[in-house]
Amino acid sequence: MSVITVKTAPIDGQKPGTSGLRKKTRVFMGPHYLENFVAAIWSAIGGVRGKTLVLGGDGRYFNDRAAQVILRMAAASGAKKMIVGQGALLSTPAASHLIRLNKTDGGIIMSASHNPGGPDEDFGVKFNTPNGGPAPENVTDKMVAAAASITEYQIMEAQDVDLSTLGTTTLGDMEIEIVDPVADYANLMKELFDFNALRDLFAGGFTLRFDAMHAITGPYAKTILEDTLGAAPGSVVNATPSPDFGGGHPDPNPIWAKELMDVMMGDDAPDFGAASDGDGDRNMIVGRNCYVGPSDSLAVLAANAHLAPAYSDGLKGVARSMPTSRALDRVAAKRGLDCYETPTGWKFFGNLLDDGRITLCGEESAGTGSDHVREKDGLWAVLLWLNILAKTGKSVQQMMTDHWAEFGRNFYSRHDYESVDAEEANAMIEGLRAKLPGLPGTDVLGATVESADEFSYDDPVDGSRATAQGLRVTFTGGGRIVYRLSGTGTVGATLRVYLEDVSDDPATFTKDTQEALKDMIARADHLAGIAKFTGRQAPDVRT
Ligand code: VG1
Ligand code: CO
Repeated sequence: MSVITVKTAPIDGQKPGTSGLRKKTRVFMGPHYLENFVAAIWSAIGGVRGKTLVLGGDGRYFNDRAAQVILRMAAASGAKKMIVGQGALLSTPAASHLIRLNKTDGGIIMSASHNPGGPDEDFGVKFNTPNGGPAPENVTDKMVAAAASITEYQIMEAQDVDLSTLGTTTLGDMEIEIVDPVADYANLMKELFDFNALRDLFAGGFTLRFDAMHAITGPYAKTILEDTLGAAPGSVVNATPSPDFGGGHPDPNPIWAKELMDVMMGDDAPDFGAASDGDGDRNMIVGRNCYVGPSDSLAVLAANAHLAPAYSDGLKGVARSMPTSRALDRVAAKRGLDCYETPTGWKFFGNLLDDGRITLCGEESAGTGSDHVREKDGLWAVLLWLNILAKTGKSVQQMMTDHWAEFGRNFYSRHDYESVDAEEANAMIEGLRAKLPGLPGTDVLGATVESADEFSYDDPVDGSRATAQGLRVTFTGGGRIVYRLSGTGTVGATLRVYLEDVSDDPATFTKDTQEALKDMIARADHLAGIAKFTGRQAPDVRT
């Protein structure tokens, strides 16, 4: 085995977005592409020599090949040890946990999360820091700089490492420990939740359908829900991870998880339904005949988390990403909790969690988590919901009805316009940005603008500032529209329009969300000219 130095040159576009570097798989498979970026990671963390890292991914196409390349590069550059999930598999929250549990110098997660997988779909690479969380911008900025000036990288010439067998092996001088991807994560969940109450729940006939969407959560959900807690065999469906996620789109929302939605809205619906995304950090919660919007789910979890052992002393504070509905703020206000508003992306929660300012946080995109790891965690959210249902004896529907009765209802929906022309999308945002200062006080189709600005975030812990994080327009009475461009897509631009309106009138609480937001939807187009710029009459996805 020998270390070789490969001459290379910078490749355009190696800039991490909302969550790591995501590109078409074939781009990642292109000459030097993955290698350049991995070398840029080493450079951004001050070299990998003597360090221990965690490595795993969501099992999508190229996951296995990429793992071998990363191991050979780590060995060539003097890494001390790599802790790898068996088969190079790890869910994102499990990877975060392993980084923290083993006090490593960080980890690499191979995933494009909710993006589809396959040779013609997407791949991604993300670096997490020693706290277990996604690298903050000061680290990703260094990756960008290193990738833009790279001239060579080191890689070891060696045969593939057998990652299928648990135990310890070596590559050159580097130790490789192959671990069960599920075991440590399952132990953590046992510490957080009342597993006896959950076992009793299932023993009492409670039924569940968990759709793993052919992605990484299957083995985790089967072990925990079926084998440990006693959910009926077969409760976890689409449980075997496949490189192309069964040809599907592993995004847990009513559109992509339609199969689950149909079951949950049908005559023989189980008590509880859930789905998760490609890398297992997101969740969708559905009751019998009752879809729970992610922003509402976050609010319900915040209001009831104390029913689970890990949170029985109450929460230190909570946080949500800016576009997430303000249902959480209502809970925080009533319970006297600090509530932080951060830019989109989990990396912005890290400092708040590390500093002990918050215990629980979440995003409208179906990511919820707590200080148990530094990533959002799909299965954790499912278990917290189940723990709450077990303790209250309520159905999902009853939980929602009671929640709205106590806190009021924030109607909320996100409209996505996918793969639109990037120039047109940017022109729309620029046009709206220019209009913002003149909007306060004006009338937009019958509602008065209260404020209009572009969101910037000053991190209260380290003082760093993130700018250009979305345009927001709020209306007197509590309505709000947010516009931003996605940072996870790989083709053209995806415009996200986040719509919210509030009601304290119980008579309206069961209204259909899109119907309740009809006026806001019209205002969103009126203000920004969505149809004009995108050429679309309707969004591709409404969640
Ligand atoms: C999307 C979501 C964001 C989430 C991010 C990564 O980002 O909106 O809330 O944190 O994906 O999630 P964007 O920039 O496309 O809106 V995952 O589960 O795809 O790592
Ligand atoms: Co994800």
